[in-house]
Amino acid sequence: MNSPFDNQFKVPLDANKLSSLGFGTRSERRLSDLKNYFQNQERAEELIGEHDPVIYEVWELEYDKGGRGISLGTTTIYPGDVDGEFFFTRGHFHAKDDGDEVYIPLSGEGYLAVSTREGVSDLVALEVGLLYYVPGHLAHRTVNTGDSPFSFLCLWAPHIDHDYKTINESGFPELVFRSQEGIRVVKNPNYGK
Ligand code: S6P
Ligand code: ZN
Repeated sequence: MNSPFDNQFKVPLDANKLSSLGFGTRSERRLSDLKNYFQNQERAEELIGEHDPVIYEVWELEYDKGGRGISLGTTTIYPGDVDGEFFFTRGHFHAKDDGDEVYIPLSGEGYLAVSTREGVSDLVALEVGLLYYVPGHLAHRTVNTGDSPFSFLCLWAPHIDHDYKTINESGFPELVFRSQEGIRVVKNPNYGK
């Protein structure tokens, strides 16, 4: 197996294979790590008490900040919801506006929610086979709207600082719920509060 420090390696575009290469770091987020992100806090507490589900897993190869290279990571969001609100990633801003990022869906079904700091937002369906360029000034969160794991690959410059505090405090302007028609997007009544 090649070492990432050779600065030359090839990996399959498959979340499971990427994360099992033997380098990079793996982490998982359970509902207890995200409980104040979901709309129905009471239901979130109940589910945490029952089995505290894993919401998503991340495998990352992050280069030193200020160094060379391109950081990359795969995320797999498991299918599920909290009182209808689909499982999602925490979401974050990149602290610097020049911190652009590339998203490449690998499998499953999901959406990318983006927002400016002023709360101008958009929701984009992510299609396997397409590449999505996310400008650095937009907060981004992904949502699994399907019944199977939703995986994607991200590429970003090492100098990016991830700002989680802003979204943790303000939330995202739009929320995505399960409905009979598929999905239902609602305005977040607590946004910015
Ligand atoms: C990193 C990139 C992704 C996320 C991952 C988890 O810039 O946007 O790799 O880190 O999808 O989401 P979050 O919001 O918990 O970092
Ligand atoms: Zn990011």
